[in-house]
Amino acid sequence: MSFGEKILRAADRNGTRTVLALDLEDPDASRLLKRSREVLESVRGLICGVKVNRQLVMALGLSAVKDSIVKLANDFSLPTIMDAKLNDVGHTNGFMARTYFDTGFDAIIASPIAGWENGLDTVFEAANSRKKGVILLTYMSNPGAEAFYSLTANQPDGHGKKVFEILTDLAVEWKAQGVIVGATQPRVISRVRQLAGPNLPIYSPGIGAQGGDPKAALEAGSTYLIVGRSIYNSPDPAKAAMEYKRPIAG
Ligand code: 3DU
Repeated sequence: MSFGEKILRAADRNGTRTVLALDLEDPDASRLLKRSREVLESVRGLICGVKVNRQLVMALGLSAVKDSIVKLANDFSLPTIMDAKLNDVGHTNGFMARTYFDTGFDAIIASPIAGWENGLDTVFEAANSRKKGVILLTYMSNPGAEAFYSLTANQPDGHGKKVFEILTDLAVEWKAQGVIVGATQPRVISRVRQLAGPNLPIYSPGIGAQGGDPKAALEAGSTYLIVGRSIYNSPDPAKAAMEYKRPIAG
């Protein structure tokens, strides 16, 4: 089953569009692992995927992440996404993508700014040969993102296009399995949805802790919400994850 089918199946099964960003921090590795597992177990039926970032990989090491978090997510039939934000030359990107995929991750996040040739070509090769997914950063959720992602760039035909519009077109051309567009910019989500058509999944981080509104993001065209601190820092993560189910329940 492809990454796209896996996440859709989990979303339908659990009635939610929430991807948990499991970014807990703790200088004590065994406590970090225990707490991360507890959060994942408590929300397992309330999410449709798990996104891991450097907080876990750097603190625990890749093999511990594989044997604990990736395995646990697999046991719960939840796909895993490695938020590597790849943005290097081809051989380095390719090495990272193959390593993360062979660790068990179902998808990886990369930056299209690296370009195709000797940039992300190796990442897509690694993904396509393993039926894994590549999700491309198209508009970050932080306030500073606007300065670059909303810039207008002149095209060869003399027309101007915003950077995020160019990146959306690239995601379609390269057959990415999704794009990341911050939930803090519903108007950008609508524009990306308009350009990409109905089938390209839009993943929106920046919900809650960064100020993004889940309902506004979904109404603008987001497919999945990425939520971290508002769930794992809550005294009751399951209750918090339940709240993010509501926007799709109507
Ligand atoms: O703000 P939260 O705690 O809900 O975490 C959001 C996650 O999504 C976090 O892992 C961050 O690295 C990731 N992310 C963004 O927040 C914004 C982006 O534009 C891309 C990824």
